[in-house]
Amino acid sequence: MLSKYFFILGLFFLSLHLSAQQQVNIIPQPVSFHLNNGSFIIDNKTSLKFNASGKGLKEAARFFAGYIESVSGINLFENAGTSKVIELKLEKVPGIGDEGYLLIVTPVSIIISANSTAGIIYGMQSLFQTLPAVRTNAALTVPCLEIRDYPRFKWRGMHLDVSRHFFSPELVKEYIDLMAAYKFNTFHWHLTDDQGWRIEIKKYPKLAQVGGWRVDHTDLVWGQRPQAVDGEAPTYGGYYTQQQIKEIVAYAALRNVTIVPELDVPGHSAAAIAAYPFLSCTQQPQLPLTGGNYTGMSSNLCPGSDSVFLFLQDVYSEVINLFPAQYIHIGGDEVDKSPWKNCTKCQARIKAESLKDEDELQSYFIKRMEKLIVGKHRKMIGWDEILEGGLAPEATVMSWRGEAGGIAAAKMNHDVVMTPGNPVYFDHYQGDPATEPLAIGGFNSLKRVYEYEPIPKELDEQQTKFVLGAQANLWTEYITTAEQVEYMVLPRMLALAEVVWSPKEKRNWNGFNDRLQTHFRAFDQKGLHYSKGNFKVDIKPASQNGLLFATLSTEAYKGEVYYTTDGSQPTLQSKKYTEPVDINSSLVLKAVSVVNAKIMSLVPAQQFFVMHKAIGKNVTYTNPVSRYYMADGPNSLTDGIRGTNVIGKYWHGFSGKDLIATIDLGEEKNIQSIIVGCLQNYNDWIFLPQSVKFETSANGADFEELQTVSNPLSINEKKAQYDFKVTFAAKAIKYIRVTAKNNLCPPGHSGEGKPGWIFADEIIVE
Ligand code: TNX
Repeated sequence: MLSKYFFILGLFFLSLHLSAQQQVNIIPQPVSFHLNNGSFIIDNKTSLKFNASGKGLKEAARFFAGYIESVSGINLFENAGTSKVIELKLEKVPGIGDEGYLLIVTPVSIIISANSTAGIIYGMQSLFQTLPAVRTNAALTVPCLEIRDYPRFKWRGMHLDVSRHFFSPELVKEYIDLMAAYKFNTFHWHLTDDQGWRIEIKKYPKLAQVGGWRVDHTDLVWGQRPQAVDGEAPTYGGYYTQQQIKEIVAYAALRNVTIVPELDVPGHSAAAIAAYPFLSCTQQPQLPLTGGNYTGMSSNLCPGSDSVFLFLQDVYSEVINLFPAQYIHIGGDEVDKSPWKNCTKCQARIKAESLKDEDELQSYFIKRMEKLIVGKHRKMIGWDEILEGGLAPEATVMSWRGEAGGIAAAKMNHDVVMTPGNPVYFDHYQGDPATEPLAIGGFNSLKRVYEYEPIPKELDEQQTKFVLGAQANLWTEYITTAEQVEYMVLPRMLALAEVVWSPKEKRNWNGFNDRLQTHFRAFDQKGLHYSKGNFKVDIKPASQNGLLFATLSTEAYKGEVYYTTDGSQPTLQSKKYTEPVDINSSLVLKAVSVVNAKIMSLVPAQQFFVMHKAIGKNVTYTNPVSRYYMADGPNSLTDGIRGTNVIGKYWHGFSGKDLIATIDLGEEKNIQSIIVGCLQNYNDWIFLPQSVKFETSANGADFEELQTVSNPLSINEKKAQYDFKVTFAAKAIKYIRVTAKNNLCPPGHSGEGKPGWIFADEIIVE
């Protein structure tokens, strides 16, 4: 009896101890971490000790004391000479590199030691995560622990586009604070683009004064904004003065954050051209762009013009003087080279320099930029387009269009930074687009970010050394407020922090989610906006030998899935998902995520299944399916799974050509209707076919037309799904051929006159 009592008491103390442990939930996960018994209490008897001759240590100590004071009111500097110490120690610590640290907490001391101030700062950041997030009168209790920690990658980046929308110096500092808290060390500051020039340049004041202001159309979404007209007042914008920039650079340096400035050239330069029209090929005056409407605007600099290079020499000199970073980003992305084709100066340059074409002209431009930057003892970095026409000799490549550019550059022994759109563009959706604030598109959920691996399989051991690290980019066409900036990066930047800092083998999705809960509480206390997660159930349908089933999963922390197959809205009384669902008739499957007996998905995920006579049958195509839109394989049109309103998922895409599909039913079957389901998504150049012709054949060679069905909907319809259908008196059929006629983009469309896409799924044969 007594022993049972002690056992229960033991459990009680064990759980007390565990709950103390749970308070330490460091992100990114340290290399090694041990929690010991006891704690150190930071109070009015605690002093701060450091070696004042250590480089930058005094500033770091002040930063540390400032933080402690902000959460407790305790001024460590007033407590000199007391018995309990916090010590910042610069000393030789083997095996932890430049940015690593040791943090040892005992009941009488807290010691952070490192080889450099950077490491000391990271030790502090880990310590801060054990403390309250906001001002408190409670005791500052730090559990006894030992941490030995250092980063996996040396480029741990976050990017912010301040051109598409201008953000105040305060927001920029807040962004840097968040970066520092999660041990990012590189802030890529995208300072110029077509829609705004955001940095004061003394020699060319109009860059900021004219290029920094545009007519305000923030009430309309990016792509729908009209261009400015003469006489309208440019009231939206702003720029950073050189004084503000210096302050921000120093603010970042104190947190071991280096700012890599980007002035995007030779494309994305419409704002500069608005200020100084001599920079473009046409030299025509223009007003700053208000959004995504480029009609009639110049956005390229003219690489045929010597005055353009003189201008760049001056501008970059000022920039390099302001930013001590080793790297200077020159952009280089998305240059529409067609204006260069019609420019006499550009053509003369091509001739004089014996260049093959406009790609080589871009490469010539970038190489001159590199000379300029290297001449000032810095390194040049640019987006992966700088590979086109030949890479500059020492360039570092930022791979954004997937990883291909990064892989190519690493194979050429060039350094690379991985920032692939999928999954580290944080302007993309992080949850179900149906319930998220409007974003530019895409889908990069927390889990996808967490599972990102910056070292591509294609690289061998030698080549992987060229991968400096990874970075997330925050483009701001659809992000107009500081709150929205917070929301888009939180919590995804915590996932990325763990990708770029923690050892690969320490990454653990469930453990990360456990630790994340503490950080959510801190965000709540600080009033930071953040996404609560992706609650969209992932429905993975599969078909095998004519049988259909579906697996369901949710990313939600401690989430379960409930579903229906009768078309009704899933509730807590619906079926709980435990094993793959057999689909044995045509139906719609709807599913929701449930956490703590609460339905979290505002809109259920749904998937249509159709049972019909062609399921699993072979389809051949006269024109090839686009390799980008293969859906789930060659027989996707007869797999019983219908395309949803999400592009790419289960749709077969055909670019520029007709969809001509022939189905071999294997034997004669009694058929009375055929349907081809198609999608229209105007903004993505996807149009319903002009018409669909239905034919049948007994031998697969001679076809007989049943009927041609025209598209009843307007080509200007923004979004639509339509079933082209033919019904007839039942007859025995072996081969079916459908021909869907492709459209050109209609007048007024951004691709006017160019071939559109056909998206089809499924061909239903009954
Ligand atoms: C592509 S990433 C761009 C940006 C856009 C972004 C939107 C890159 C080098 N160029 O100009 O803002 O997509 O996601």
